[in-house]
Amino acid sequence: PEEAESQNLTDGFHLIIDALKMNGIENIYHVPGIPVTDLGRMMQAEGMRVISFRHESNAGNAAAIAGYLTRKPGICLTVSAPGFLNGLVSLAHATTNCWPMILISGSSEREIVDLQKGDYEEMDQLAVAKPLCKAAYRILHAEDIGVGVARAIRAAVSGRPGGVYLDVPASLLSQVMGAAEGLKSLIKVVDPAPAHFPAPAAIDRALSLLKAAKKPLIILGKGASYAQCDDLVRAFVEKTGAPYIAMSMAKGLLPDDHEQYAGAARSLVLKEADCVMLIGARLNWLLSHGKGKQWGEPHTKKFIHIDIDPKEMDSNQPIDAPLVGDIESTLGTMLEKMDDWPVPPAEWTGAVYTKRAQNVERMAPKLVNNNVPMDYHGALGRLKRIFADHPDAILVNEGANALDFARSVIDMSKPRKRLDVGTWGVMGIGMGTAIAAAVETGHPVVCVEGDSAFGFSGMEVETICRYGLPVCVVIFNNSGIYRGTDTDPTGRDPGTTVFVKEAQYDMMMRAFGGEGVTARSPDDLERAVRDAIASGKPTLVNAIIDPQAGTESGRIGNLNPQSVVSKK
Ligand code: OXT
Ligand code: ADP
Ligand code: MG
Repeated sequence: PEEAESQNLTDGFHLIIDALKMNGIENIYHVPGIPVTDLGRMMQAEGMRVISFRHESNAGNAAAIAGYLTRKPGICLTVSAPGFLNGLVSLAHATTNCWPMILISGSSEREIVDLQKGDYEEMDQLAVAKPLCKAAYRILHAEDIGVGVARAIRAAVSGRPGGVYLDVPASLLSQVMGAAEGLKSLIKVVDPAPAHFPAPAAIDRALSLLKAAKKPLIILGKGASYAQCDDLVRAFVEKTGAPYIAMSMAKGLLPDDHEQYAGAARSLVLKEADCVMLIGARLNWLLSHGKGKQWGEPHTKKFIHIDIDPKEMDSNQPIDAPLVGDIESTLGTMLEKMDDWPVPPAEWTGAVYTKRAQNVERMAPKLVNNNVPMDYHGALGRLKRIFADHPDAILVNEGANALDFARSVIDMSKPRKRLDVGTWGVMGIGMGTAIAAAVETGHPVVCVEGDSAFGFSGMEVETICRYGLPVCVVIFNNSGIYRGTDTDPTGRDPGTTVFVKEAQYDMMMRAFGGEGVTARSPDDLERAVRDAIASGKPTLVNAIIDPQAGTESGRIGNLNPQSVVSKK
């Protein structure tokens, strides 16, 4: 009789699992421990893919990028206070990047936390999470799990996507209720990210501005690649005939060899354009806030801006034609009204494409050397070829020089294949991002990592080996942050930005059963990476780069404050 009774019962553990599965969530990025160890085990037993990490920051970065890749919230599951705090950085990162993610953390009992009686890992996690995410909820009763999960999903993916915190006290998990009643309490979220059309007048306003432009420019951002309406974006861009540039993670949304791509004439188009249309890109620091020397004469440009968030308009520059809506609905409506669309003046497009050709020609010879020690261009020239041969491979990229050079050298030919440091320029996204990219897509992943950047998440090479993921980590090892040349002026310690010279990172991968290779020349590097992609085996290529080759902070050295009293 006891068994029969238990068959008619469910509990908090199972209701959470059922609620997630009912909403199409299959993958969990996790670090086990009290009080969620059994939850992770049960998720696995119920057929979910549970990827168990070594640090919550990396599990969280995996969940964040899973959200970007799939438009479903990526789920990170952690223990209380310290595990929660470790996961919080990536929750804030997801929110900053407008990616849907849910951080589910176990927590201590309210009665003890609220009176600060000193529980195991006591912390008022909900209060701490609130300012760092889009929404935060706590579930106290098993019968509310359906509502709690539904609200978390909707908050994460609707409107401007973002991170959501879901607080799960330990006692919730073991609460029991009738199985039938439990099932009825769950919610399958209908239309979680509803379409949002701008008003017809807003569309007409934008179209007449764009049509009148003599020097139109389109800027595609990662909101446009997130929207997953790739054909529509392409049709729109082609219909306008305007040159376009792609922000870092929007590279490949249209293939980088597209005839309208002006990425290699970036300075020229930003300076000269008379009408700039932003599609899923914010006019933030990455675009110099739409002003300054880079943008040419002040007040000479019209701005058209598509964004799902009305508050984004006028954030830095007056937006002449705001289009508040989702990109798919907005571009679809615009295209219907663009039958007789004029070709932009040849004077403009001609100047842009001439500049592009000059810049490409200037870079080309740098990409074909076989120098030892390697420089960034010699090494990246080989990776460029490899990506051309493997258009489905995903590039994960972090570092300073390793990031900036890879962005301009390696062409992407398909959408959402370039995953990087995002809006905050976060070092440490690498291994979590690579793991989720492999898990969510099944495609080969090649990471181009500065040696400093790698250090922030390097322990997860064990995770990569344990799950046998097709990830090849290439470390651009210049023995330091930006360069490997700093010294301590007092002569006491190593300089603050240098590491152990030519550290043998390849041995880390071998420690866990993967392949580890040292590459000293571009030839070595090319061979090792091609082998790794062909074998699908976890591989780490320690690419030794000239410690002198990089520059301070890569392309953003201008952001460093300068001391007037002490000279470098
Ligand atoms: O038109 P012009 O003439 O201007 O030329 C442009 C293009 O037209 C041209 N171009 C081309 N030419 C020819 N052919 C082709 N195909 C082509 N394509 C383009 O090239 C130029 C440049 O083009 P680009 O790149 O498009 O344009 P630009 O001007 O660079 O764009 C501006 C930006 C701002 C959009 C762009 O630069 C950008 O996206 N930047 C992102 C920068 C970023 O986020 N950096 C990461 C952070 S740096 C720093 O904070 C670091 N930290 C501190 C730290 C961080 N971040 N996080 C945490 C948790 N803790 C600490 C640390 C520790 S970096 C770092 C580690 C660094 O050391 P590593 O060892 O990891 O790395 P190494 O440096 O390698 O040692
Ligand atoms: P990038 O760094 O590539 O310039 P940002 O992260 O700054 O891109 O901007 C992305 C923008 O896209 C955000 O302002 C976000 O609100 C918006 N966005 C995300 N998804 C959509 C969508 N489906 N439709 C419209 N706007 C979107
Ligand atoms: Mg370095």
